[in-house]
Amino acid sequence: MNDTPAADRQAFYDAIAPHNLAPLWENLHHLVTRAPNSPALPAHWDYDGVVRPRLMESGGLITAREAERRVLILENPGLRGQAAVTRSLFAGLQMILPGEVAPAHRHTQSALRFIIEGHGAYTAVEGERALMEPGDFIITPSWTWHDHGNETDTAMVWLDGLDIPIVRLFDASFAEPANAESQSVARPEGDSLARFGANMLPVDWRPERPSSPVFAYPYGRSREALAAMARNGAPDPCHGHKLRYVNPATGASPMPTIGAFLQLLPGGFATAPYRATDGTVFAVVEGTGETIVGETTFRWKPRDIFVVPAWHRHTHRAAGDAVLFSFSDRPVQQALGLWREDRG
Ligand code: 1HN
Repeated sequence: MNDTPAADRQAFYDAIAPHNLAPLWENLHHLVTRAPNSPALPAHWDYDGVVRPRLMESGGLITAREAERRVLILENPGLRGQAAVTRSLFAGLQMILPGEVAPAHRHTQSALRFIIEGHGAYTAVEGERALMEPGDFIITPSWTWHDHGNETDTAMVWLDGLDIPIVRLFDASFAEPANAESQSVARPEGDSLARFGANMLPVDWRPERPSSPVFAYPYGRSREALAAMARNGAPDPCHGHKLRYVNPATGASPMPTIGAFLQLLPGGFATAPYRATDGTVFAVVEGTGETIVGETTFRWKPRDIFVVPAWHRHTHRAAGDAVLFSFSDRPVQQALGLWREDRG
């Protein structure tokens, strides 16, 4: 039994603070929790009703060139001011208008693009252009040159997912602009998919990077795979029919820090309760439905985005057949031996 007055303890803390010392015992239980206790909150962005009109409005306020990247950050309401949708990941919606260029640069942060609307603007990665169509998944691995351009007559919008908070944690951010605004085209469109995306690899190829040599994963192929899975087998109780995007050379995630997934929920199907330690951002591609996260219910429709924070039990219910894209930090947690899930 120790009945040291609180004021004496505080006097001790105050005395040691100038020496850069602090008592662990005042913080221990906040540092080492019995279970994940994320400050991130579940959140839902209504694309057509709220986000799209504001994105279009931003198009009149600033050019893509001046902004460098015209992106509205999807700010988690539990993480205000941190440019974070979960504690480890950034999400934003980027728009590029007809005739605009988002100039070439590279950085150590890895990025994914998931195309929301528009047809045929390009993103160029290491000299290869990919034309963007809704549902396509495109990666910009760490330290690869990338620029975007819109030579079509309509706006192009995509979801950006980056590992900004992870790189910030490690204080490992480097970035540089390119000499030219747009990269010169070094390889024709579809070249990387032809070489690396046919369940074959160039015979003497050795990877230069830990990320996938395929930059663009077109929606049509992924959607067909899901349709065949749904025809040929029963859905997983927690996930429906779910595939993960891979680096075809290794079977690992396309980039080391971000995992990405596409799932088909059959019409009328409700998933069993599920939670995992990777907080996850979902983008609705097709269909309507609802997701219940704890006490919160999100009713979603195509192009909406929502986030389920780490270790939040949730269920999805699809009205008609629905397709959800999602991304998370799962490969990082798995590499570190931290990832856990809880089915049911
Ligand atoms: C970035 O470079 C892009 O290249 C998009 O399109 C979003 C968010 C934060 C920092 C850099 C891009 C970004 C970003």
